[in-house]
Amino acid sequence: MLKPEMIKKLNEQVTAEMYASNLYLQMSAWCEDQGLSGAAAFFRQHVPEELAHRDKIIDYLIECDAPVTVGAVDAPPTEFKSLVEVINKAFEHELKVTAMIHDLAEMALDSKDFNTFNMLQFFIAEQREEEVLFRGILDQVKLIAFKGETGEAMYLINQFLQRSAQAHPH
Ligand code: OFO
Repeated sequence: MLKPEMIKKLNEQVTAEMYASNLYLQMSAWCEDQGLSGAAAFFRQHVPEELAHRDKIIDYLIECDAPVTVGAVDAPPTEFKSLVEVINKAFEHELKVTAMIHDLAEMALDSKDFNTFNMLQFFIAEQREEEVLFRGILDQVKLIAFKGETGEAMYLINQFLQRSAQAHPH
């Protein structure tokens, strides 16, 4: 039996995963609009992945016979100054989600809710993977001194993201 506070927080996480999916969809559309098809493919790939995260939590709530309440999802930003800003915002967002998952894990442990803690292991590992991925991209950005976003630098990062999308099909 899940505690009411845990049910509330898990439902909030459902909404957060939907927001993440919409954020990446919007980022992908922005990249597409800039002619950055590799970056667009990379972000588009994250859209169903985030929805799978949503479904994993919903399935767990259902398994626990706990109510699912799908909350309103805020609209993601539509304007970005540059591709670097998009990548930075994606990384910041993943850090935020990691903090949310860690809070949930802490709450589960504190209340001896070991089933939820066990379910959350997937998310803890997933967030670590996501952080490594985005940190790696930011390292590449630094490596080619991607500050002024010259056409050449943008082309290289776009290609790098394209390869990354092809290397990690989900
Ligand atoms: Fe990007 O991992 Fe879920 O939110």
